[in-house]
Amino acid sequence: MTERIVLDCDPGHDDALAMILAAGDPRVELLAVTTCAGNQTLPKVTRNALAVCAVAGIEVPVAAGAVGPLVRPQMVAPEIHGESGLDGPVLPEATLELDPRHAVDVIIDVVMAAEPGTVTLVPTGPLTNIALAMRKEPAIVERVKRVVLMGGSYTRGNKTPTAEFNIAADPEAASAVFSAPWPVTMVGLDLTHQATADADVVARIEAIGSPLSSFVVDVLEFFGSTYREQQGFTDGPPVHDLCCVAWLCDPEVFTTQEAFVAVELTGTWTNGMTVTDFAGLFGRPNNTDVAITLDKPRLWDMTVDAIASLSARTEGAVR
Ligand code: PIR
Ligand code: CA
Repeated sequence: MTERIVLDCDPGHDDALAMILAAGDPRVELLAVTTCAGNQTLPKVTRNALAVCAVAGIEVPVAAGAVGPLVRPQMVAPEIHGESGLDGPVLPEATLELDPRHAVDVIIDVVMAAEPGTVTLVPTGPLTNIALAMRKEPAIVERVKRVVLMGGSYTRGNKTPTAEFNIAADPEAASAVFSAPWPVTMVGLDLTHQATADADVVARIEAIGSPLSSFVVDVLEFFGSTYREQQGFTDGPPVHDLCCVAWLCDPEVFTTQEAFVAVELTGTWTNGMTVTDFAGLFGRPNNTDVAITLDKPRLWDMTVDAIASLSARTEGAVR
């Protein structure tokens, strides 16, 4: 059985890898790509999504969504992703036309048109579009199979000491998503910092020798350089968003543990923190499966395979 997914993203180097795995792995069916302001402004991340579709031969609806968070001022991450949001590779011209619908409507249309319990939402940016879709069509909450989101953490932050960027960027939206009665998997920094694209991985991708593989190498090299300079990483960069799609391809790629997760909205220093209660100390029912330990070889094997398979598929078109 293939997992049918909508990828809601803000590409973004690691979002680009998530798109590529979603399109290239036979265990996942990518139904649509929607974009949300996050790593960069909405026009920039939408342009980047279309560029990734062009280089990877992805042909699904791509729709632009929220221009900014529900409540707070906008936050972008040029120090990590560059001015374009996807600095490093040469970005090809779009080959697809943007879907005329708003991302929120694409999410609703896909979920409501499918059999109940068959569509998984995979948000890899701020949760603005998902929260807006819930409010516009509340029936999606019981129809969606699961929400597998990159965001949060239980040990640390990257935007602040306690908050991860995607949650910090729109904590009110994140709070709505965690508190809704649908199954949520939180793929946070504790997991994704294990998912580094080290030199051996980059070499395996380079060896594929296609236009797509050199694009991915350029993506990982730029991301690696900012992670070395800005975040003090000594090996490769952590390819956060890829991990969500990888788990839908193969649930053995990481372990999970249930917890009650709440998003801090009124902290003095802790806004956007995903307070994670594994031990039931709040006495609240668990609402989240929290990603814990990564099988790193499994992650990179499937990612290399997906790039190779998309490269073979697009060969005719590119050469
Ligand atoms: C990564 C991101 C934002 C800021 C930093 N410092 C690093 C983006 C990634 O695309 C990922 O989805 C998430 N936000 C990790 O925090
Ligand atoms: Ca992202």
